[in-house]
Amino acid sequence: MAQDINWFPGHMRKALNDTSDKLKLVDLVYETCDARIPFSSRNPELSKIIGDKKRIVILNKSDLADPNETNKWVDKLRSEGSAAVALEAVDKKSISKLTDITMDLMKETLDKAASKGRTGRPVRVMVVGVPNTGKSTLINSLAGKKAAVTGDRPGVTRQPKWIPTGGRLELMDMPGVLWPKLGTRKSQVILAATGAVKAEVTDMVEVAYDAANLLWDMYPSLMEERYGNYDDISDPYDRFLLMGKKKGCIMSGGRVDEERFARLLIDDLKSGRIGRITFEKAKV
Ligand SMILES: Nc1nc2c(ncn2[C@@H]2O[C@H](COP(=O)(O)OP(=O)(O)OP(=O)(O)O)[C@@H](O)[C@H]2O)c(=O)[nH]1
Ligand SMILES: [Mg+2]
Repeated sequence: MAQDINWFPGHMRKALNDTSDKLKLVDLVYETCDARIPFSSRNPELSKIIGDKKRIVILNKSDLADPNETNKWVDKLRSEGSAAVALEAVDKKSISKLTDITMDLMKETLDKAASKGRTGRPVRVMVVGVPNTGKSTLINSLAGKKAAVTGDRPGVTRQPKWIPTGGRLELMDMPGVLWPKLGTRKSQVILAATGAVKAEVTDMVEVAYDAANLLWDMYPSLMEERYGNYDDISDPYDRFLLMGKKKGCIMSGGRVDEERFARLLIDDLKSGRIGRITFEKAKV
């Protein structure tokens, strides 16, 4: 990318401050990340704020991620001492794993409260993470109703909001937050390609081009199946243009419509049409 992506609007700074203020109100934190980018979608500023508070790292959108890599990531996080679980926030069945881990982590606290006569005490959870990783979707699945606003773009939740589930959990939906410097160029590209960064602040063509090149290296068969075979093309930019042509993204005059193809590729990533992919491998 020619220029660094810098998307840190005022509401994100405020949300970080809110996280710090409201942390004392909760028993534990769910930190969602995107299972396709388990390293780059974890916000170091948030981690600092959460500190030693009990936390469960949730690798969400695991339906879109490479299952072998997801398993490795969960193992790695657990071996480092973090409670971690892979989920599809949209799928109620996968959610029960999270409730089990939550109750396990809370057992001692709840037993202590019960011994003092406080039974049925609610477990208060703050749900944090980078934008568009499925925090509000997860809350709705846990609550069994559409109580939080969701959307397929980043920056949907703007204010902290308490949502009771009707069961043992009370959840606080938080706005997704990034941080001022989004790490390496690869981190920036994959955060943008997976939808954590608003499309308007990125160069979509550069993001799609870089993401496509990463995927050709990591998942050549999936890419070939979706976009065609380019074994005889040595230049990645020529390959990108030919992919666009094959997908019918042509302007009048016959030139490839790079922007249209970039949008198509990013949309393919969002819907999983390329297949299950993980941009970052767990180093175990
Ligand atoms: N494929 C897939 N999509 C998901 C999953 N969870 C959430 N989504 C989609 O991801 C998009 C973002 O979901 P939200 O719940 O609004 O994300 P959020 O983390 O609350 O986003 P912000 O409020 O903007 O920070 C929506 O289009 C959801 O349908 C999942 O497990 N799998
Ligand atoms: Mg939200």
